[in-house]
Amino acid sequence: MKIQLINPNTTGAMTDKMAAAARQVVSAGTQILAVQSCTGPASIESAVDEALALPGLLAQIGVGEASGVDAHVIACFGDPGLRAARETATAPVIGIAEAAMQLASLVSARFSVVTTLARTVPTAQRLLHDYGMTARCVRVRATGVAVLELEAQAGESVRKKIAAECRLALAEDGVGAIVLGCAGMTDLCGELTQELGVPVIDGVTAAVKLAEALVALRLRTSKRGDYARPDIKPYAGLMARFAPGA
Ligand code: 2AL
Repeated sequence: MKIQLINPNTTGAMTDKMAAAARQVVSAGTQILAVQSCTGPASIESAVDEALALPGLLAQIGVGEASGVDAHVIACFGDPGLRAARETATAPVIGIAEAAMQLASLVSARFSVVTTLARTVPTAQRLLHDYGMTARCVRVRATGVAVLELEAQAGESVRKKIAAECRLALAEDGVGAIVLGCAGMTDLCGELTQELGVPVIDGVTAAVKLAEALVALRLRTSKRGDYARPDIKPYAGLMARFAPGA
């Protein structure tokens, strides 16, 4: 099967890092096609970043659908454009935040999220609410680490900040698991799991394994109800090429 792993920011080093992590966990015979947006912000940390990342993301969903991929993963912890991607796609579309939260809730009654900048905390909280996960998450903790500090391999001081925040979550929040709140943390999951002795869930690997499960079960995105295709109409200006039916 072919899984399209989409980094919705435009940072190639982060795409490579996610692709390496995904390839370590998928079954033999699963191909990871890792791409990033061709247009948009270098990292997604604000509502403006998110809004302007969506055309590039939706363009990649369109490319993947046209080439017949079996599933798409949106690899940014804000799950940007997830509902729009599901309206567009017939293949399943998995967001890394939803995947990580769902898997965490299967191995621990409650978890905390350890994320990047404080300004991304409300986004994670909104997603927890939307996914019905608020009661399972004790706290969303910011580390003050910017996404671009996680672009390639994180330096020692960044790793220490993230590990320290995870240890605080275990000491103060009473949780049994940690969810990593950025796709760029994917390469830290193994060492944090060893160091902390609890399940540490990275959304990139969680999402690709869920995508494999959906494909194996032949479950595709429903085209009835909330994810029905958008109605055909013209879009003006820069967005004209994104118009449904264009
Ligand atoms: C992210 C992420 O995973 N990728 C990105 O650009 N921003 N998440 C975050 N919490 O800032």
